[in-house]
Amino acid sequence: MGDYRKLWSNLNMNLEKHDVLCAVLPEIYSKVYLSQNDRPEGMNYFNFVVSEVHGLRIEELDNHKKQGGKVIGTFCVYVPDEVILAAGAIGVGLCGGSQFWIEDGEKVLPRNLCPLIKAFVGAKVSATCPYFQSCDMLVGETTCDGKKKAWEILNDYTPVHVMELPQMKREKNIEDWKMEIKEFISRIEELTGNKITFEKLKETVILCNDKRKALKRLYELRKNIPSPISGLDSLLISQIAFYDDPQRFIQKVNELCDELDERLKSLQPNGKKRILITGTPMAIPNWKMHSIIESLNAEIVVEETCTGTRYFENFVEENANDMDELIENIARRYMKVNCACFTPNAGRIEDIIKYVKEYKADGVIYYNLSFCQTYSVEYKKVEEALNKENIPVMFIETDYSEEDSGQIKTRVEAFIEMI
Ligand code: BJ8
Repeated sequence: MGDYRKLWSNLNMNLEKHDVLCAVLPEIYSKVYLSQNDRPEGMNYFNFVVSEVHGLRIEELDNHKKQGGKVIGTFCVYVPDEVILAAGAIGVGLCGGSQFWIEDGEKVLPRNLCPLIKAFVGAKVSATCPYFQSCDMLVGETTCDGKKKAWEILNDYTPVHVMELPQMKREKNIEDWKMEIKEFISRIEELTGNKITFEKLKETVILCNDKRKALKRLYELRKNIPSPISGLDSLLISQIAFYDDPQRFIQKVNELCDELDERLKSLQPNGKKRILITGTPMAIPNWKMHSIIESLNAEIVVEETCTGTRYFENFVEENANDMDELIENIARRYMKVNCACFTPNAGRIEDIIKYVKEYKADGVIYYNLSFCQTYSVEYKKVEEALNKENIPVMFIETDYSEEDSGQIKTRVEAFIEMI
């Protein structure tokens, strides 16, 4: 990585502490990722992006800001990127997936809270994440209680705009969400000084749909037996989707898919068990479950998570006659995401069963971040439905630490042998 110390110091980062973070990441990455056999050539781009995660992309954000552009941080796949991009701003996903930030998060938050929240708050309070430091505004949303209250703390550091996400999916809730998107548009226009026109919004609707299509193409390829790409590599691509330049990302994913198309011609069955992962998101660099599962005789072929199908399934209807209709189309697409913070949330169960069939999964691993209540409570309904379909399922609740890795490995090993 180049020398970015001046850039980081201009972002008011805690350089000493950040050095510690920079020292651990390459080691983990090489152990988890570079040790995989026979990776597609197209993964070189994504390796490069990771190696420059706090470098080149931050420089791009910096150049954008120097030209008067704004950077907006988000934490949830319900926040419409289309709006941010239409105002000429750059959106970056800020969910934290590193154990490194937990200690600082726990200085201002209770310990018995979801690690994802502790990590992103820790990243901000410790001033060790250059993405956070680059943001002119953060966008929160009313999903789970922990996140909802965390915005109040983050607002002391960077202005937070909170979108009120309904928790049910009736027509009146969709209408409410549409109003929230309209308010969001006004707030973004005010921040950027740029008017979001119908033409601009239509352009970014198409751009975001193209990004979804590229990811969908990648996931379609994983339906093959065997999959031409590991679950680990696919997860990395999904994680990078949250902060890379969208145009470049689309191009690189499509190039990789062209290579995978070729690969399919020479792939031989590998006898590995095919696993569907469902549950809470895996923010970068949380590769814990994938690396454990794929170190065994198994491959992860699909993730029904927000760092998986929930991020790219369903397109925004591009045909609209005016701004109001286009916003309505955006609202309807986002309200199709099936997060456990909704009640009821039967759509998620239908999705899981559909994906098990489509991806020919042998079993389901339900991944729950510790203290995430909505997902852990929802497990009962998911388990019942999968039992009815004779689909094997196991529940794993864990955080970002490595302490329970051995124990999880033993449990997963037994599960894989059984299915
Ligand atoms: S749409 S999953 S990105 S809220 S932070 S709910 S893990 S306790 S992240 Fe999420 Fe949006 Fe839903 Fe997806 Fe649980 Fe943790 Fe809350 Fe979480």
